[in-house]
This record gives sequence, C-alpha cells and structure tokens, in this order.
Amino acid sequence: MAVTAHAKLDARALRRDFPIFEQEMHGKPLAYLDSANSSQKPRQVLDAVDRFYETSYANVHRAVHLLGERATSALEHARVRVRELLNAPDAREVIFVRNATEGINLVAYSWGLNNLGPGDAVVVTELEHHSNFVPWQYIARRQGAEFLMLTIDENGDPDLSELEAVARDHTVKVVATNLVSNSLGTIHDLAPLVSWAHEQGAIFVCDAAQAAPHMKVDVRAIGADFVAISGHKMCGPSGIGALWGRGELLRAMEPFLLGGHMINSVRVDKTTWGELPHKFEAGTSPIAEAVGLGAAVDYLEAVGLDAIEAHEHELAAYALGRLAEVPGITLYGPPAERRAGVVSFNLGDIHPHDVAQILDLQGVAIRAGHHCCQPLMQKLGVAATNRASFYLYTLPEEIDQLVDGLHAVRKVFA
Ligand code: C6P
Repeated sequence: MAVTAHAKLDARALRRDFPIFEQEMHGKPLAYLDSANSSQKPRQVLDAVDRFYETSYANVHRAVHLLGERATSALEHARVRVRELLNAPDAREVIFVRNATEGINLVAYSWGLNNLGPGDAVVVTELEHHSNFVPWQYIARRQGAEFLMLTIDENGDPDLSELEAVARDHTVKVVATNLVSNSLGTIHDLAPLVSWAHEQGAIFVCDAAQAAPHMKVDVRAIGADFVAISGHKMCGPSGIGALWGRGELLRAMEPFLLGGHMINSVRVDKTTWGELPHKFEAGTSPIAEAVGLGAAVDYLEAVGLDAIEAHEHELAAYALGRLAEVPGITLYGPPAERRAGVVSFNLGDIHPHDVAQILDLQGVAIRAGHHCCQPLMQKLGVAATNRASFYLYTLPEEIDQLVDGLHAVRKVFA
C-alpha cells in the first residue's frame, strides 16, 4: 500500500495513485469535479481486482477446489473489511448488494411488505435521493400505509418541529433519511431523528451512500437499524455495495431475491431460507467487485477518513469563497463546515446543461441536472442545478479551473 495514515492528506501525492488523471480532456488538464456521482479508482483497487482474477477467481461458497476456497475467502475477507469500516457488530449482518439503491429496496420490500399496513406511516425528508424516496413511496402506497415527507430549511436540515404532529396523527413505522445529502452536501446530525424514530417504535434506515466515501460511518454510533452504501462512490468498483442491518431484524425478514445460494432446503411443498448473509445474496455474487471494495476500504483507511473529511471541508470552504466571486451565481446549501465536498449552484438563468457542456470543453467535469432529488428541486424552485463535488484527490486548482470556466460561460451567454 503506497499511502500512509496522516491527519492531513496530500491530495497531490494521492492523485498519482489514480491512472485516470494521466490524461487530458479536450486538450485541457482534467478537473474531475463529479466524484459524488462516482469516484475514480486508485491503482491499489485496480491491481487487487486484476490480481484476484489472475490468481484466485472461481465461484464462491459452492466449490470444494482450491480456487473456490481462495475466492470464497477473498469475498468473505471483503465482508469483514466492510464490517470493520462500518463498526458493525457482525460480518453476517453485512449483505453485499449492487449498490445503495438495491440495499434500500431490499429493506423496503423485505421489511416493508411484512410490516407496513393501513394506519402506518413511512417518513422521509424533502432532501432524499430518489433511491431513498421512491421505494418507500411505492411500498407504503402498495401496503395502504401513509407516505410522509418532512420539509427542510435552506441548509437542508429537516424541520423537526413537524415531528410532534406526525407522531400525534400517525403510527410511524419507518424513518428513512440520508446522512449526507448528494445535492446540498449537508452533513446531518441524525441523533434527534433516530431517537424520535425509536420512540415511535419505528426502524431508522440510513442512506449513507454519500457519507461513507467522505467520513467515518459508525452504524453503532448512529444507532440506525439499516445502513446502505455504494462501492463505486468510495474508490471501489461499480456493481457492488453493502447493506448493513441489525441481525435480529434481518433474521426475521423474508428474502428479497429468490434462487440459488439463498436457500437451506428446497422441496416441492416447501423451501426454507439459508442463514445470514446468504439468505439475501441469491445467485452468484459480484465476487471480484467485492474484492475491489475490500481493497477500497483498505485504501480509504490508509489515507484516513478523518483526513478525507477535513480535506473536503477545506475544499468546500475554498469553493464557496471562489464561486461567490462569479457574478450572477446562486449557491445552495449550508456553510462549509457543515457540508461534505459538494457545492450546488446556478449561474443566472443559464441552463445547467449548457453550463456543464461548456465547462466540459475546458476539461472541467461537473454534474448538471436534478441529481435524483426532484422534491428538493421543487423546493428550490428550479428544474436543475450545477453540482461540483470533490474527493481525496481533488486539488484547489481544479476549483480555480471551474471558476475560470464559469467566467467563460458567462462570456458565451453575454
Ligand atoms: N447519487 C449523484 O450524482 P447508487 O446509484 O445506488 O449507487 O446510489 C444511489 C444514491 C443514494 N443516495 C444518495 C445520497 C446518492 O447520492 C446516490 C447516488 C449520485 O448524486 C447518482 S444520482
């Protein structure tokens, strides 16, 4: 491992671990400011996946040969690394899924279909990504339960004064929120909402897709019942994520996907389910992807999640300051110290897609759109925003390149 733990990270040195930065875009240096969408991958992760395919690949949990044993132990080692990352009590509570979306769907279907009914309510916030909104809306409606949305203030904090009325009028069974917002970057203090959820007898589902790449996510400290993450946002491969759930809840739940590997016995009159985690891992696992996620955890921990979080606060502060210099800009979200490395903005009435396209020609990659947060866009009164997002390899000069690019966009539209 090339990196060592530092309280402060050296983004310039870390950047050399990422082969993608060895090229230019449209003849310009690449300013990759779209890491909240998906992060780039360090050589350490790419090599771990290659090495696994070259030396240890076979199907897992069903072969007695040596390669099968190697592959199984590599997959299970990755599960242990995710358990350690999340400070989960037991690796069997870590379910490998394709991504956070699948993890949340697993809970919505498997828990929701058996525990929600008329008179019950599911509570989300106005700031949720569609992945933590639509599955709950669908399952709640399907079960005849209420689907409620807490409104948020301009920083993206849910309005907790609404909770009293919600509790008075409803039997709340699920509270589902993100820990870090993908659109505003807000880092939430989940403690009051988690305690309130548990006072109602509800489960608390935490969408940590944007949190896990950027800060220490400790499922025990959060007090959540389920936590979902995506590997591709945290230096890991695409096609792999994890759902952590409390063992007693997972054990009581029905499976989500049915088929091979997740059973105990199959007869024509009755099929019984396997133990955790296999009950929720039907079919052949994303094996090399999980190995890559394990290597990504190694990488992030070697850099230090505290150092990553501090680096992003610094970049967010720098970006908010520099972007404020651009005439006509509207910045959304909380102050830098309360946000991860995400800054959403609009430039006058120039459509975000136009902004992003002109920036792209200057080597600057940002995201433009509704960021899978249409309820938030309605709240902000816009159809879309531009979003620049940062990671451990982001340099201040990439933010300068963005600001220069925005001045150029203004000239084009002058
Ligand atoms: N956000 C973004 O550009 P998946 O696609 O399952 O890996 O992640 C879904 C998801 C869930 N929750 C939050 C808070 C997210 O930000 C995302 C993915 C990307 O913001 C793609 S829309």
